[in-house]
Amino acid sequence: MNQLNLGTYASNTWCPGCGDFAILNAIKAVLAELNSEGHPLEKTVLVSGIGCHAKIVDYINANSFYSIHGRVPPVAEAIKLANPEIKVICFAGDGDAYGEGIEHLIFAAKRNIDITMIIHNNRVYGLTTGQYTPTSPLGFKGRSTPEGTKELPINPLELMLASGATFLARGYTHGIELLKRLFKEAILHKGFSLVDVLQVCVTYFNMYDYYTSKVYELSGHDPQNFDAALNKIREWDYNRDAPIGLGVFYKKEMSAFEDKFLKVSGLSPQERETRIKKILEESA
Ligand SMILES: Cc1ncc(C[n+]2csc(CCOP(=O)(O)OP(=O)(O)O)c2C)c(N)n1
Ligand code: SF4
Ligand SMILES: [Mg+2]
Repeated sequence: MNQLNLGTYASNTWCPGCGDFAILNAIKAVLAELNSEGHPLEKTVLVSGIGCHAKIVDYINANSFYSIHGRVPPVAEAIKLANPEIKVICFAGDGDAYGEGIEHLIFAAKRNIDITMIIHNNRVYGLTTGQYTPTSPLGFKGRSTPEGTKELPINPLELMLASGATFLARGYTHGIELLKRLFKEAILHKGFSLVDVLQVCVTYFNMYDYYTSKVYELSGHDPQNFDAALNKIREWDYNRDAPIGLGVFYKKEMSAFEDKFLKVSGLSPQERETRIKKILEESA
């Protein structure tokens, strides 16, 4: 039995029924499991953005860094580069990661740095009381769009695939066993991993009934096939009424950004040049 005490004394201020509870319970279970399997909690750092999701780090007794809106990836990347032995697990909102900080997310994926992004995608700005985000569907009525949005949402998994992410998955807060599996696989993946979690905001965008009627778990899908991943990712575009796949869409083994730095340090200029050429060839 695991003796870790991951709980804290912070009072929880999430709304009753919020999907964030499922993410909290799933990640606590995964951290305990990883700790007992040789990935000690002391060598893990949690990073969060700003929003309802971000409070998750207040509710877990582990090393953490509460960053600012949209800036989770650069903070996480700095931690990883400073000490590559550390597992860096990030929590960000859809407004945070796909809106305010989208450029950081794209570049973190592009360089394939070994961090895990868990996106609490409730498709609304929760903490600021219900404005639309890049993944809100067309016509979404919120505080800033009382007559409905006039623009289509982005498909974040498609964007991440195009940017170079090497692990992409989707979970749902009404399925904690799958969430645990996806979180663990993403954390153990060497390289940039992202799990887009359909996290229901019961107060500003309650999609429980809709999602429950649409989700299914991927089976027979080959996550190592880029074209198959793209097709599966496009099956649902965060707007159209279509089946919503859950599971691992894409997974590719590739050298991670931080390893390239480690391998070139301490070499002579000649050795460094040879090494850099080899890295560029490997990355092509
Ligand atoms: C740079 C910056 N812009 C705007 C804000 C105001 N702000 C705080 S939380 C938030 C919305 C968060 O939405 P999301 O990232 O989707 O997280 P959620 O609350 O839904 O979990 C905004 C706009 C801020 N804190 N910093
Ligand atoms: S506003 Fe929405 S996302 Fe925020 S705690 Fe309440 S239910 Fe959760
Ligand atoms: Mg949100």
